[in-house]
Amino acid sequence: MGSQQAKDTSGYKAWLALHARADEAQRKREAARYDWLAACEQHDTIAAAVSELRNGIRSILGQELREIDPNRIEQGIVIGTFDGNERIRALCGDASEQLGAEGFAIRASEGLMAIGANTPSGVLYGVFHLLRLLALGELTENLSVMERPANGLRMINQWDNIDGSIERGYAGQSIFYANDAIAFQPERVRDYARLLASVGLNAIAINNVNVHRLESGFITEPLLSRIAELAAIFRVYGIRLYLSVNFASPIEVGGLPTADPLAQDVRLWWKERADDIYRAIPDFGGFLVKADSENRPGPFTYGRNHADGANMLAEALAPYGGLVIWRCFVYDCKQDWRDRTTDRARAAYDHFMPLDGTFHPNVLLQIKNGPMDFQVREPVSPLFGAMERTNQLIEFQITQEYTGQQRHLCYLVPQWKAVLDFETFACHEGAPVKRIVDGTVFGRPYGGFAAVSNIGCDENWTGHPLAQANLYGYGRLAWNPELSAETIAAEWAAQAIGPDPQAVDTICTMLLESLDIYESYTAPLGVGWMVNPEHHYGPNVDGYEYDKWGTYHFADRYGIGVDRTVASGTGYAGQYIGDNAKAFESLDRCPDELLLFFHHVPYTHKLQSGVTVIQHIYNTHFDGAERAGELARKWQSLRHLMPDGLYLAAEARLLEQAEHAKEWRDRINTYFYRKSGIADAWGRTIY
Ligand code: GCV
Repeated sequence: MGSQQAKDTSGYKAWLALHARADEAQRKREAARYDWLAACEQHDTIAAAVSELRNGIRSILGQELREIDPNRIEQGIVIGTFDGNERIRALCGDASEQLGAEGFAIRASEGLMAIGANTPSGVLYGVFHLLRLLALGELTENLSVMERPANGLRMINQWDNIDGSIERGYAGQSIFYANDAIAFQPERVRDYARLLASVGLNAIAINNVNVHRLESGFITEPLLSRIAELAAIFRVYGIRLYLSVNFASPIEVGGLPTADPLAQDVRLWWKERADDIYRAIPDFGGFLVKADSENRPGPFTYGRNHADGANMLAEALAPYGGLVIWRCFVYDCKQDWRDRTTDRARAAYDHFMPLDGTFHPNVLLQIKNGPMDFQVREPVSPLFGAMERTNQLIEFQITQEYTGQQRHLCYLVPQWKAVLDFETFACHEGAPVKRIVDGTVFGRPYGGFAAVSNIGCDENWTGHPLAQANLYGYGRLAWNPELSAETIAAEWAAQAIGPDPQAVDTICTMLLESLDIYESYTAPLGVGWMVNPEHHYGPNVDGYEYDKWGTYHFADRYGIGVDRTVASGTGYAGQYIGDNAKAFESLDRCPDELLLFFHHVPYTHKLQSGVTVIQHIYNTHFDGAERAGELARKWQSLRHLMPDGLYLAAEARLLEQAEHAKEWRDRINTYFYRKSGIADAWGRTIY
C-alpha cells in the first residue's frame, strides 16, 4: 500500500473520501453546529461510529468534535441506542418499534442532533447516513430521518483463494490471503469493512465458493483462529462472517470414508465443527455452499438431493442461529450440446422447484439473477416467485466477469434494478423480485441479497476506479431497492470524485450510458457467451468453453437464437408464471432485447423496433463502438478536476475499452456476415 498521500489521490478512500467543503461560508455555518459529540455507551461498534463521525466532520468541515457527557449536551451530536440512554429515546421520538434491529432515526432541532437505534449497528448506519448527507451538502438544520433496511441479509461473497488469487478477480490479489496462508493487513481489512458498512452491508463470505483442499481447513484449527481474527474486524462494523465450505470436508478434512449427508458419523462430524466454530466466532453467520456444480462435490454422489445436503448442515448450525446458504447454480457442464432438447437455462428450476418446502427454516437458496451466468442480458430466473415455501437470496455479480472485467466501464445498477422490478406474478400482481427476495410476498423469515465482490489489493480497490460505483450501488440497493440508478450514480460520483457539478454530471452520464454501450458492441438481443474460453474476456463467437456446438446462439446460415418455447423448443419459457410465460413464448410479444434468448429466427426477422435482426446487429455494433470512444473523450474533459492517480487509471482503461470495442464490432459483424451471407461486415445488404 502506498503513502497517505497516494491513498488520498488514487481512489483508496473511495466514497468515504469526505471531500472538504469548498464553500467557506457554508462550511463555517455547518461547523458551528457540530462542536460537541456525546456517545451514550461503551461498545466497539459505537466507538467505530464515533471515530467515523470525528473523522468525517474533521475532513469535510475542518472541525474537531469535543466530547461531552450525554446528559449535559445542549448543542452538537448525541448518538447511541435507545436502551443505552433515555435522552436518545426522547430526542428520537421513541422510534424503536418501527426501526427493527438495524434501522436508525436521526432527529435534529435547535442545534442538537440525535442518532438513535435499537442496536449499535443501527447507530453506525445512522452515522454513515449523516456523513453521506453532509458530503452531498444535503444536511438540513431540522432533519428528521427514519430508515430501516428492506433486506435482512445484505451480503458480499469473496471468491478469494488461499493462494492469494481471486477467481474472476480484476483488481489485483486478495486482501485476505497470500501464498497458501491467511495473510492480511488489519488496516486494509478494516477499511474494507468500513466501506461495506457505510453502504449497509452486514455479511461476508470470506472465501471462494469453489473451496479447494487448503481452504477446506478453514473450519478447523489452526486456520480457524486466523479466520476468527478476520471475524473480529468485521464484527466491529456490524458484519457477520460466513465461510464457503466444501461438501466433501468430512472426507478431506475429517478423514471419514464418506460425506453422505444421511450418514450418522457425517452428521456428527458437522455438528462438532459447528461447536468448534461457534467457540471461536460466537456470531458466526453460517455456511455458503456450492454443491454438485462445476465439478464440486455434493449430495448427488450418495444418491441424495440438495435438501438432504442443506438440511444436514442446517441441523448442525441451528442451535447457534447459523444459516446455510445453498447455491442454485447447478447445471450439467458435461452435457453434449448437440442435444438440443436439454437446456442449461432450465437447470436451476428443474433441480430446485420440486424441493420447495423441504428445506429447514435456517436454509436460504442463493439464486443467480438470471438462469445462466451473469451475462450482460438474461431474463430473470424463473425460480423467483416459483418457490413459495423456501427462503431466497438473489445473487448478483459485481465483479465484471462477462461485463468487461473492470477494463470496460459497465455500471450494473440499471441491470440489477430491472431484475428487482421484474413482476413475477407470483400469487397476485404486485410480486416483483425485490418483494420475493426480501421475504414479504411469501412471509419468509429470511431473505436478501448476495453478490460477488469486485475488490482486490489494487490501491483503488476495483482496478477501474469507476467500478467502485458498482460496489457502492450494490450496497445501497440491498438497503433500499427503491433508490434509482441515477441517484446512486450521483451519490457515488459526488462522494468519491468530489462535488464539482461538471464532474458529477459527466460521470453520471458516463455511468448511466455504459451498460447500454457495452451491450451494444458485445452480445446482441440476449444471446450472450460470445467470449474467449476460460478467462471470458474479448470476442469469440463460438469460444465459450461449454459451447462447442453453438448452444448459446445456434446460428447457422438460416437463422439465429435458441428456441426455448414450450410449443417447439426446450420449454424453458413455460417455467414462468402467467403472462410472463405467454409473453416469452410469443414471437410477437417477446421483448426485442431477449428475442434470441427465447426464439430461433431468420436473420431477416423484423424486430418490434422495425429493423431486421441482422441489421440490428450491425447497427448496434457500430453505434456501440462509436459511443465507447465518446466515453473516453468525456472523461478527458474532466482532466483538470481530478488527481493524477485517479484520472490516469480510468483514462488508460477507457482508451483500451474504445479499442477493444472496435475489435468486438469487427469480429461479431464479420462472423454474422459470413454465417448469414446476407450483408457484408459493414451491414450493407449483398443478396
Ligand atoms: C466461482 C461461473 C464462473 C466461475 C464461478 C461460477 C459460480 O461459472 O465462471 O468462475 O465459480 O460461475 O458462480 O460458481
